[in-house]
Amino acid sequence: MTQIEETRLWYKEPASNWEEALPVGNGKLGGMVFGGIRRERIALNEDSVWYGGPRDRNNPDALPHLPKIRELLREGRLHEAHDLSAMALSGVPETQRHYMPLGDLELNIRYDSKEEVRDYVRALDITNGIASVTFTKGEVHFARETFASFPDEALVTRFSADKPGSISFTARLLRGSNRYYDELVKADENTIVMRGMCGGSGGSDFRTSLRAVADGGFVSIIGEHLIVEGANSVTLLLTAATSFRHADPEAYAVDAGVRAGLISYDELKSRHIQDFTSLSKRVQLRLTDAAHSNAADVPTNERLKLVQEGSADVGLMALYYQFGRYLLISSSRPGSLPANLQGIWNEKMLPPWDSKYTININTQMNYWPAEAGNLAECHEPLFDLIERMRAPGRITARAMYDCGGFVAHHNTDIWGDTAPQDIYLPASYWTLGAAWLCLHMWEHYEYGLNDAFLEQIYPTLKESAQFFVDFLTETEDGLLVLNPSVSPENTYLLPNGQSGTLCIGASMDSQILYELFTACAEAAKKLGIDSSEQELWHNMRARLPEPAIGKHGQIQEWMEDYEEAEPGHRHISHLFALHPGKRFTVRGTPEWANAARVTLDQRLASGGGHTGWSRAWIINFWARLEDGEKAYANVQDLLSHSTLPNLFDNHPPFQIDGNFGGAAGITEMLLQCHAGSLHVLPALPDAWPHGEVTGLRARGGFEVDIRWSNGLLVEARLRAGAANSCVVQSSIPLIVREDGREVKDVFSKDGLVSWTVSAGSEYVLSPK
Ligand code: FUC
Repeated sequence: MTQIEETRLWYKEPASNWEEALPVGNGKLGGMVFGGIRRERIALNEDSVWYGGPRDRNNPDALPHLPKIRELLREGRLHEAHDLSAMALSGVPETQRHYMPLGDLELNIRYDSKEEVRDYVRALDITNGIASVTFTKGEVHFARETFASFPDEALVTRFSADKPGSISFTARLLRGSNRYYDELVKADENTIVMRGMCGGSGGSDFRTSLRAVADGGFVSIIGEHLIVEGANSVTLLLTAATSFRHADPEAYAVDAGVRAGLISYDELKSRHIQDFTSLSKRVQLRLTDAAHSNAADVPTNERLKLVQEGSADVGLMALYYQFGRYLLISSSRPGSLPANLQGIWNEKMLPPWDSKYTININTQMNYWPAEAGNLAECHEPLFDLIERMRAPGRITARAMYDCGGFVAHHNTDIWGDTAPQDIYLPASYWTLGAAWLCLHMWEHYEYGLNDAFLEQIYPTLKESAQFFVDFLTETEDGLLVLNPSVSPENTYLLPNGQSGTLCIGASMDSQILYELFTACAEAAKKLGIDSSEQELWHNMRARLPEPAIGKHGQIQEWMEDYEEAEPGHRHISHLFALHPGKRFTVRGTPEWANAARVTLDQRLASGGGHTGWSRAWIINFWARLEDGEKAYANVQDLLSHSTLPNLFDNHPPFQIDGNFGGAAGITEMLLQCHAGSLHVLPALPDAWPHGEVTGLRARGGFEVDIRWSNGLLVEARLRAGAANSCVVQSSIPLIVREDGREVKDVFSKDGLVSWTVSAGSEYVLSPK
C-alpha cells in the first residue's frame, strides 16, 4: 500500500476563534493554540479548576415522599407524580459544580521586519502531540512548537528563528474579561505566578506559573509582563496546580517549572515524543478509496468544507479516528481527572452543561474507544472517579431511597456528587449512572484479563448491584422494575394525549441491570467467591422484563408500547443492549436485532442524529447490525454536520463525546468482539475497499492487525495476551498459521473458527 497514515491537522491561517484553535494536553493541563502572528493566545485549562467544593445535596424530602411517588405512578396519576418528584427528588440545590478555565497565556510578539508573512502553516501532529506554527517574515523563518508534557508536567512553547536575536515578545497571564484572579506576582527573575481561587464554599485555590528560559537576549519582568528581548530561541514553561491535589499548589507549580527549566528543550521534546508515541503509535489506520486518492496536502478546514459539500474523503475519516485517540491521550491520563464533556478544553466560566460528567451516555461515550483503541490506561481516571462516587453514592442511596449499595443519577462532578442534577423530568430521576459506569470496569477486565484488577473492582460492582437488589420493586406479574425511572431523556404520549417522562421500568433499566448482574455473577465466579450472591443475581436477572417488540416492530422504549413525543429524539436509550451492551446480536438474537433496525430507521426518518454524540452512537449501532453502508453514511454525516474546523465534535456547541463515539464507531466497523467471538471487518463499507489497521485490542486479551483489499480480508494477525481459546466469526473458510506453519487443531462450524492459543503467540489468519 502506497498511501501513508494521516497524522496531521493543518491550516494556512491562524485560528480566528476558539473552535479553530488546536488542542494539546497531558491529561491535567490543556491548551488551545491559536497560532497568532503578532498576538498569540493559548487558552489554558487545568482539569481540577472547578467552582466550589463537595456538598451533600440529597433532598431530605425524598424518602418521606418516595412511597407516594411510587403509588401515583402505579395509579397512572402522572401530573401529580411529576410535580411531587420535581420537588421531592431534585437535589438541593438542584445543580452540581462546574468546570472553569485556568486562564490565557497572551503573547504580544515584535518583529523587526515590516514585510508580510509568507508560507504560514499551523499544524497539529497527532502522533507526536505537538502543535506548530511556521512562517517567514522578511528574511527570517520563525517556528513555534507547543506541547503538553506528561513526563515533565508542563505546557511547553518553544520559539525559534533562523536568524539570531530575532525573538522579542511580552507575555501575560490573563483570566476572563472580568479578571477572575487575585494576584499576579513575580516568583523569580524569569517567572510570574497567577494566584486565584475557584470560588464557592470549599472551592480550590489555583496557581499558574509561567517561566521563560531564553537562549541569548534578555528576560525581565515589569509589572504583570514577562518580557523577552532579542533572544535566539525561548522556551516558555507553563505549569499549574490546584489545592484539589496539592496542599501547596504554588510550590508545586513553581517547582515543576523550575525542574522543567533545567532540562534542555531538545530533551523535553524528546521525552514528550517518547511518552506520547508510546500510546499514539499503538494503533495505525490507513483507509484508501478505490481511486487511492490522498487529500493530506489540502488544509484540514478545506477538506472538511469539501465533505460538507458532499465529497467523500476516506483519509479524513482515518484522521478523525486517530484524532479521537489523540484527544483521549491528551485529556485522560493516569492520575488526571476523566475527560469531561469538553475533554479538558473549555473557554467559558460557565460552560455548557457545566462541562462536567453527564453519565447517562456522554461520559461513557468518552471511553468507548479506550480499550479497543489500545489506550487501556487512559481509562483509569474514570475508574478513580467511580471510586470517588462510592461514599457519596452510599449516602444518596440511604438518604433518598433507604437502600444499601451506592447509586448515582445522570450527572456527577469532580467531587463525585451523586444526588440528582437539575429539575428536569426526562433526565434527573434516573438511578443508573453508577451502574453503567461500573460496566466500564468490567469491560476493562474483559479486554485485559488482569485478575488483580478484577479483585480490586469487584467490591465496587457488587456495591452498585446491591443498590438495585434493594431498590427494584415487584410488579403484579412478579417482574422486577425500577419505580420511579425514566428512559433518558425521552417523553412518551398516552392515548389520551397526556405526556409523561417518569415511568415504571424503562427498557434501558433492565438492559443495564441485565449486564450489571451478569458482570457481577461472572466476576464472582472467576474469583471463586460469593456463591449465594451469584445465585441471587442470576435469579434477579431472570425476573427483569425482557426487551419487548412494539407495534411498529421496534424495540419498545417503555414497559407499555407508548408513542413518543419526539420520534427523532437524540437519546436512543432502549438500544443500549445493541451498543455498548452485548445482548442484542445479529446472530444470537435476530428478532431483537431486526427490531433495533426498525427503531433506528424510525429515529433517523424523524430527524434523529442531530447532535454530534447521537450521530456517533448511531454509527456504533449500525456497525453492530453489520450494516457497513449505513455506518459509513453516518460517519459522513458526523463529519459534514457535526464537526468544527479543528475537528472537534459539535453538539452544537462543542462537546467531545462525538469525537470519541465516532472513533469507537469506526473501530466497530473494522473489528467486533462483543458476541463471544472476534469478527474482523464486520461492517466494511464499499467506500473503504482497501485498508489496514494495526494494534486494535479485543476482549480476551488479543491484539489484532487487519489488512484488506477490494473489500476482502487479505490477512489478520492475532496476538494472544493470555492462554485462551480463540473463536473467530467468519463467513469464509480461514487458514490459521503460527510461525508460518498451519495450526492443525482448528475447528470450523457454523461460521465460527476456533482453536487454542497460547500467551505471547501470534496467529496469522488468511482466506483459504
Ligand atoms: C444530555 C444530552 C444533551 C447534552 C447533555 C450534556 O443531557 O441530552 O444532548 O449532551 O447531556
